[in-house]
Order: sequence, then structure tokens, then C-alpha cells
Amino acid sequence: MSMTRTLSEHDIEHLTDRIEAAQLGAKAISKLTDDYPGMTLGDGYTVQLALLKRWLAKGRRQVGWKAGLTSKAKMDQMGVRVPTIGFLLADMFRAEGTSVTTQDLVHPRVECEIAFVTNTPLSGPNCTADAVMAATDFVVPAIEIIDSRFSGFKFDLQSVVADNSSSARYATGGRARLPKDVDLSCLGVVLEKNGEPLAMAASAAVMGHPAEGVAMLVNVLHELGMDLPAGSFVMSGAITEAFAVQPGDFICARFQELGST
Ligand code: 0L1
Ligand code: MG
Repeated sequence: MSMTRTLSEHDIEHLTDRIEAAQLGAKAISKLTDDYPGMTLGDGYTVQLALLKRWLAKGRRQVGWKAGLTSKAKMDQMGVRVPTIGFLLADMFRAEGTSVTTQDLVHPRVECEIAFVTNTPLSGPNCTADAVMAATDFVVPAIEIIDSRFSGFKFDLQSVVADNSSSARYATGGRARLPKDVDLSCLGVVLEKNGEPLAMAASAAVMGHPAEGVAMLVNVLHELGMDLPAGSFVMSGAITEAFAVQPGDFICARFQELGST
């Protein structure tokens, strides 16, 4: 899908207003392509970056990025075929073992991921999983709480990207490990809700290796004119599909070698 930008400054501002209001008010909106059928993936990223600029201007702090729609299970679930990226802010973090309020979310769903923390800058094009592994300080298990702001989950890639790839909250836990000390290509994970297993999967579900999810992200950043700075926190993409949660649910992800969160 095209990264060319087609919408005017005015339209981008208008769509950024719509996404900002939906995120702040936890109000579902219709997908953006209903009103802008010619919108491209590049327009979706232009809205996402305009939103990031607004939040940073308001004093929110970026800690890194997330890769989205990186597994076949997630792509099949959402009916799309292209992975995406989204930004992560410090105030989206929730500490392990704490409750997460859902009144300020529209359709909260959980998925388990491996998060990478880098100690060397990475840049595209042609960033590889090997380059990501070499630039990784440590990995930690994580749960992402995604929240699509689109009514009835009716969206397309352009709309999801504008909505920051459904980013909402994330929690880390377990044990931080050096990437060389674990075989990241085949780590098992069990996602549990209220003590019952919801899904079991292996980390290879993320594009064959979770570092591939991070490499994809770096290459998309390059297309958007950016690099990944050292010290970035990067969620590499969901290993399982996403599961809806209700207030009162207890969610736990148990990772082989990395502990649970
Ligand atoms: O984290 C992700 O995989 C992004 C998901 C975007 C679509 C959705 O809301 O499921
Ligand atoms: Mg995710």
C-alpha cells in the first residue's frame, strides 16, 4: 500500500482532531476512509505523527514504538496483510500487578508480546533481525492492551495506522534477559484470563522471530524519515491474537525463560 501522502494539511488536522477526541473521550468513531475513501497508508501515518507531535507539545513523553499486526493470527483476526507501527508514551505504561482502569478505553483487548530495549541506534532501509539483536540491551515479557477506537472494529489499515495502531496501555514484568541468553525464535507463552488459558503460542508467530518485527518497524520508521534511537523500548508484536477483557478480569502471560507478567 502506498506511503504517498495525498490529503491536504487541513484534512490531516481534521482527522487528527477526530482521533484525538476519540482517544481522549473513549468514544468509538467510524473508520476514517468512510469520509476519505482515497486516503493512503502514508496519510494514515501522517495523522499518527501529527497526533504524536500534539501529545509531545502537551508534555507527554515518548519511550519508543510498537510493531502491530505482525502475526498471522492477528492479521487473520483483523483481515489485513501488512504490519504497522505505533508510538508508545511513558504514561501508557501500567505496572505489573496493578489494576488497569477500562472506563477510559473503548474496546480493550489484551495480547502478549516480547519487548526489546535497545542500546545502539538502528536505522533502515534494510534493517535486519541480526542488527536488531546486536543493538538489543535486554528483552522483557509484556502485555499490550490495545484499544481500537473504531465502532464495531470496522476499520482498514489506513484508519488503524492513524489511530496509532490501536495503542493504549502496556505492562512489563517477569525477568529482563540478555538476548543471547534465550532462544527468542521459539519461546512458548500461555496467556491466561482468570486463571484459565486463553491461548498458547510460540514467539516464532511474530514474523518467524520477534526481532523481525523490530526490524520491520525500523524500516517503516526509515520510510517516514526517522531512526530508532538508542534506549528505545519496542514492543515486537503480538504472539497470539487479541482477547477482549471486562472489568474485574485478571490477565497473566506466562513466558518460557522470561517469567510472567
Ligand atoms: O498491536 C497490534 O497488533 C495493532 C493492532 C491494530 C488492530 C487492532 O486493533 O487489533
Ligand atoms: Mg500489539
